[in-house]
Order: sequence, then C-alpha cells, then structure tokens
Amino acid sequence: MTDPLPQPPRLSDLITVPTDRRAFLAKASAFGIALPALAAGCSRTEPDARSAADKAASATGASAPHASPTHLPSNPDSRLDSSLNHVAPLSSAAPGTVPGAQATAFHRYDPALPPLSSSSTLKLHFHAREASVRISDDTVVAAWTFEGDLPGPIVHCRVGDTVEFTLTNESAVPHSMDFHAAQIDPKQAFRSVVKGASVSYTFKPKYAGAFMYHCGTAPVLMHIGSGMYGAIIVSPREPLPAAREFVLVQSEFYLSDASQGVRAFDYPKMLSTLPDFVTFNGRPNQYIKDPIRVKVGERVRFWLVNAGPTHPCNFHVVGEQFDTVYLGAPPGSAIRGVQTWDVAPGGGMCFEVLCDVPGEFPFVNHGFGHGQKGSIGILVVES
Ligand SMILES: [Cu+2]
Repeated sequence: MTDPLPQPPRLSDLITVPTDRRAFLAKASAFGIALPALAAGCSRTEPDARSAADKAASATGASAPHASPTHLPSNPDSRLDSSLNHVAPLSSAAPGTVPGAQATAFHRYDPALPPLSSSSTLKLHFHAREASVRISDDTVVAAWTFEGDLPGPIVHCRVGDTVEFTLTNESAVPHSMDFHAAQIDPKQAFRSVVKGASVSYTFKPKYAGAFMYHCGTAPVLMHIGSGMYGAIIVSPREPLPAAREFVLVQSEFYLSDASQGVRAFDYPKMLSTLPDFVTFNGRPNQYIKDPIRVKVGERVRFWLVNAGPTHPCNFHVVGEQFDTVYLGAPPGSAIRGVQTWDVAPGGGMCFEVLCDVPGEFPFVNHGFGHGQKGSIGILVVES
C-alpha cells in the first residue's frame, strides 16, 4: 500500500531479515531509537519458573501431563481453562520452523465467544513467540504473538473466577502480560521475562466486561503494535439474556514493505499513527469475505475490545441500532437505542443488536478513514 504522506526514515530499510527481531533491536539501538524499558525489562526478569514437566514437554514437543480438559473449546481461537497445555501453535508458524510467506496459510479468526468452563478456575499458559501470520491473500506479517497468532486466544470466564496465568517467553526479546481484567500489583505481575523464563500470577476478575490483554514491555507501542494483544471476556454471575455472542478485537497494522514475502512491523510508522490496516480480529475485511451469520429473531452480542494501539473504534451497524450498549460492567449502565459508540484504545464494551430484520448488515468502524482500511465486516441475518 502506498503511503501518500512523507515518512521518517524507516528502520525497516535497515533490516535485511525482517523476522530477526534481535537484529532489529540492535539496529534500532544503533539508529538512536530509544527502547528504554527493554533494558528495564531485562533487569526485572525472574528465573525460569516452569515446572520440570513443562520443560520436558517443551523438549519433546509433547503436552505436559496436567489435568485433562473437562471439555474442549469449540472455537480454535479461544482458550478455556484446561486447554492450557495445548502448545501447538494456532498458526502454521512455530519457533524454529517459521515458514516462508508461501507456506503461511490464511485462516479466518473465529469470532465466536467460547463457552464458559464448568470450572471456576482457569489455568492459562501462554507462550510469547514470533510467528509469520497471513492477514490477507497478499500480506504476511512477521509478528510477535501470544500463542502464534494475532489476536491471541480469546479467554472467557465469569466475575469471581480464579485465573491462574503463566507466560513463558520463547522469543529473544523480553515480553510480559498485562490483563486489564486484573487488579494486581503490575510491577510484580506484569514484569518482563527473558527467553526461556516464565512469570505466573493469579487474579479474580471483579467486573464483567470485554477486557484487553497485551504485552506491557516497553516500548508498549511496539509490543502491542507488533501483535501482542487479545481479549478476555468476563461474563456476569447472573447470565445476560440469551444471545449469539461474538468477540471483535480492533487493531492497527503499521508495516514495512515486503522482504522475502513478509512485512515486518514498522515502529517509526507506529509513532506516526497512520496505519496501513485497521482490522477486526487481525485480518482486514475478513468478515466481508466470510460474514458472521445469525438467524432472524436472535439477539447478537458483540464484545468489542479495542487493542489500538492508538485509534478509537466508533462502532456502528449499518441498517440497525444497538438495542443495548452497556457503558459499565454488564448488566449495569445499559443505555438503549444507540446508533454509534466509541471504544477507546485499551478499552472494551458490550453491544447488543436485536436482529428482527433479515438482510446483510455491515458492522463498521464509523471513523471511515480507519474503517476503509479493513475494520468492516458483514452480519448476515438469515430468515
Ligand atoms: Cu512483548
């Protein structure tokens, strides 16, 4: 995509192997780009806290022998409690075997909210890893990811559940995890860990809602902007009205030109805040190509997280009105009959549509300078 505006010198011009982030950071440093908290992140790491079983599993490529799942999620882009040991990457890219662009297949990110677990404890083990991700027919990005995809897996729990979380870093760059659904000492829980090390913490979500999670290692812009984000949906203890529930994570892409078929993320471009793409669930216009389908008469609930890193999402459904928008934790602070509501970067909200009329309804970021860059999908209401 051609950028019509003058751009600062791009670090990508200095990169010969765009997937080599260690070289990128070294060159960034040499280029005078301040990456202050990388050093801080390195200094605040902890020893490898993985269990012996996990280490053995990593060595053999097998899953660690933890408890069996009570049931598997129907959404492959979701993560329920006991699938924590499903270490197979969700994309075709894996450490040491990152394929070329031609071998990286496109997959539609499943927007379905996964079912709640029968357990009140979710045990999550995410891995920070680099991966090539095909976001469209003609674009493969070299991403920093949680679990090999962007967004990372959808997490679903209830208010008051216990989330036992572990992050293991498989990448040369320090990473961390910041759950917006947690109330916890961030200096301890959200600290960075180096390659091979892990950080673990536990929290109980206090409020219902659509919450972002992301790598918080500085510069945070670079880590979110390179793919390290996702959604944790916290349902209220008292169920909301029956609905078809979907998760949309808006995010922006700032990319260099392709090298060897892969586009690296471009940090100076992130600072310029003029994205190449703005997407729902990491692929521009994917739900135009393959819409979300519901039946007439159904209530549709969108849990929308705006991962940013910079721009708002002005959410709107063409030809419909939101029956309900929850300004606070659902079911609180509900307002009715809303046409458009903006979700700030780093924020999340819950939107409901009563699909009384059959048809094809575009759901859009009504800030169309960004909507046109890929944050548009189609909700098909079938009679
Ligand atoms: Cu990171």
